[in-house]
Amino acid sequence: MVDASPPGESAARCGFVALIGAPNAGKSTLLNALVGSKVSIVSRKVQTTRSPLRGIAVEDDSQLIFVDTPGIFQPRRRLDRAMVAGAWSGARDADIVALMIDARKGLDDEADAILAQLAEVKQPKILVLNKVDVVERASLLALAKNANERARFDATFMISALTGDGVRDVKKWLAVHVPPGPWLYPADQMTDAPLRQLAAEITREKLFDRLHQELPYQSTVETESWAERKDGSVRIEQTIYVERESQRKIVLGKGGATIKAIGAEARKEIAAMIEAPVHLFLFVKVREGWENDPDRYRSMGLEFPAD
Ligand SMILES: Nc1nc2c(ncn2[C@@H]2O[C@H](COP(=O)(O)OP(=O)(O)OP(=O)(O)O)[C@@H](O)[C@H]2O)c(=O)[nH]1
Ligand SMILES: [Mg+2]
Repeated sequence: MVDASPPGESAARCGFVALIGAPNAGKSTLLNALVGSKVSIVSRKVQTTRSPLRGIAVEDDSQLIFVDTPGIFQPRRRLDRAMVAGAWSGARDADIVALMIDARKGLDDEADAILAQLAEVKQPKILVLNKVDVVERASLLALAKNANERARFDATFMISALTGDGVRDVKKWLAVHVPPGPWLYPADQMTDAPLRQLAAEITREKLFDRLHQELPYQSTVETESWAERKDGSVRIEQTIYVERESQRKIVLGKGGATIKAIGAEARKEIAAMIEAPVHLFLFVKVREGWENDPDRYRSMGLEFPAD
């Protein structure tokens, strides 16, 4: 819970801040650190975040609405194109754009390509060098200098989204730079995503944790039903969609052991999120060619690319 109430109209500020960057830069980890609660899933795998998701935080008189975007990379497949387009549209709609760079990787081709495109983004921009917990200070300064020569940033931060080091400074800066205006969400709201979607994302995270090598990242999870019962518990049914029968077998595991473990982990986290006991039922289905099905993109909050 955030201990805050909206300030009087004259003092209030409110704005959208898009977090953009290459896959795995740590955008979702930062979003969670800024919000103070896990609203976006994180994994070692690249391309974890699929569609822009909002996390909401309050700092002094400002409400900051962070938009976690999918990583930006050279898109090939249709889902990739939809994800990258989603990331840039998140940036265009924001009041402030925060570019996150994995300081361990530095200015590689991916970061370079984003910097080039960022020059066309008109809004105020900040540079966030992440993962300082695993990099030498000297290389950080050189990286900050190089990046600032390619795009005009209004401020540069060096942080560790993982340990929380420097995160407060980012929040403080944003709080005074978002435009004046009334808050758009209640003071204690942390995300705009519906619980059904958050619950599906939690299961997807557990799936990735366990099978990150075996499964292609296209596998997806949908919450099919959500029923509150008289005793206060919630019965949730979810389907894990994979592309091939062989993948279905992997998700099930020997004697159903893998899906059971995924279900147990997801159930625990969903129950903690909604603060109620959860009965979670997981199904695994093969859905061939969903990459070409516009409905699936809509259900993920993405536009379906035309070609
Ligand atoms: N050492 C270290 N690791 C971090 C830090 N921030 C994030 N990570 C790790 O980097 C990995 C990727 O983090 P995510 O937050 O999922 O990255 P992302 O930018 O949202 O990735 P996509 O959604 O795939 O674009 C995870 O294993 C995180 O634990 C940090 O400050 N230090
Ligand atoms: Mg992410």
